[in-house]
Amino acid sequence: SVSGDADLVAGLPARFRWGVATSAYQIEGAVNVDGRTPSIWDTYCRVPGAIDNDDTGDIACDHYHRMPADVALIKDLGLDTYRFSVAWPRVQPRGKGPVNRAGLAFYDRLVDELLTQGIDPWVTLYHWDLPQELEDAGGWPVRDTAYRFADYAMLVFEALSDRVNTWTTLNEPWCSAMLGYAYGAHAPGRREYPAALAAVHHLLLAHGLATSRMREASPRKLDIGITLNVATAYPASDAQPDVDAARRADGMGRRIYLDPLVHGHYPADVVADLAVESVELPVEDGDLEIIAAPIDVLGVNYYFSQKFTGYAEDGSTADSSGLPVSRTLPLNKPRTAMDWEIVPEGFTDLLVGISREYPGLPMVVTENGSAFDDVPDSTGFVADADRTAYFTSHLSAVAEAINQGADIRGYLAWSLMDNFEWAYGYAKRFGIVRVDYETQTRTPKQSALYLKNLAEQHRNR
Ligand code: GBH
Repeated sequence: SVSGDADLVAGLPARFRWGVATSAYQIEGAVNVDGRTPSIWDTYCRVPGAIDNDDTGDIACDHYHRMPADVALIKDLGLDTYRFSVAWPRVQPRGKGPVNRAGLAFYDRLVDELLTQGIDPWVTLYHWDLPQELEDAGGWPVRDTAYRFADYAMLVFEALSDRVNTWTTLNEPWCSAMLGYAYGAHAPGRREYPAALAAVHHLLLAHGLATSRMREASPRKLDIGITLNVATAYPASDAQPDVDAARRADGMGRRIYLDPLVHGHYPADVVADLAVESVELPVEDGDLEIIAAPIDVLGVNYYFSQKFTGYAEDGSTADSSGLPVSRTLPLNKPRTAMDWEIVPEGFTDLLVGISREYPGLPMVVTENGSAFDDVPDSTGFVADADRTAYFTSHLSAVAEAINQGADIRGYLAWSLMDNFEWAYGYAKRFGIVRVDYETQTRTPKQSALYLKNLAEQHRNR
């Protein structure tokens, strides 16, 4: 409603970014073009059954060849920020060694196009597409990969930092480490639990190394940070096993990243939990100082929250190997097409919690959005009332967090357009713009027009 929108934008600070996000492998296609080599996702997509419908990112949204039109789309939506990621195997095909000028040139053109259209470019250096050659050398569980990342970061930084002010080192290291190396749900599809924890530490080290090198190399003040996928872990009850299960989920999902980044140490309870499993993070002298290099902005990606119990269905609190039980229970909320529950209050609790536990850390919502089963009309238009309602409730949750004292400087919707949704392929659509994959036609959905209008109301309030 009009008054609802007015109330919403009134609850946001005067200076507030409005934007959209994407990532390289999910939209670019052109995987063999201009010297790009395979990443772990090109390889993983060839594993039969790994991806729904055996989809791949070979073509995706063909953004590599349609970039100027896609930038024009962002401009038409009146959004001021575009967060995109750089594909490491385009810029440095072997994961080490010299820069590939032809690959880097794409991002050079993209940044120039954005600036021409008055859109602020926000670069994410790593959104999951590790060069395959580095995975063949061991991937993120190997310490050397952190140093390789910092070198790669500097190649991009040297090329773009004259025009790009805002930098994210990593997108969602939890996903890279746990989905990639523990659960085998993302590339490279490994299920090696201690190795996954080494990946956690080496990703954080990679972030810290890159952050301090970029800072040292920059003659002017830039905003540098990291983006985490975080959520609120609610205990199912006040009973100790439930409280403990929620604490452990929060420890492994949120505090294992934020504590070293902000406070320079891993959380003691997480370290103790890992010791029970005879697992240790491979911390070397000086690592934690590197990881705690000051950041200017924390990127928060939020989709949903969960409730945790420490009781198995039969009531026991330990599994067959004697480890504490942890499982999720439904919050009994409506769900998106991903089967994720819609929990906007979990967003408020998350943002307020971070602002209290880690004071002085400005945040930007670098991703928030939802997949629904879109039904286009004959013109390709989608009247996505469900996705629009998701945006309303989650933006209201952000405004409420700000009201409760959280320092939140912007909101980037996931995603500019429908794209390759990782293990779900093209079956799941998160875009505010519909993509017809037969014709590559883009059609803004109702939710895009809604965000356009909201950003405009905010500008004019
Ligand atoms: C983001 O990941 C990605 O950055 C983006 O590329 C992606 O397209 C978008 O979200 C939509 O998925 O059930 O154990 O996996 C979000 C990944 C998904 C991580 C939900 C946490 C819940 C725990 N998040 N997941 S699990």
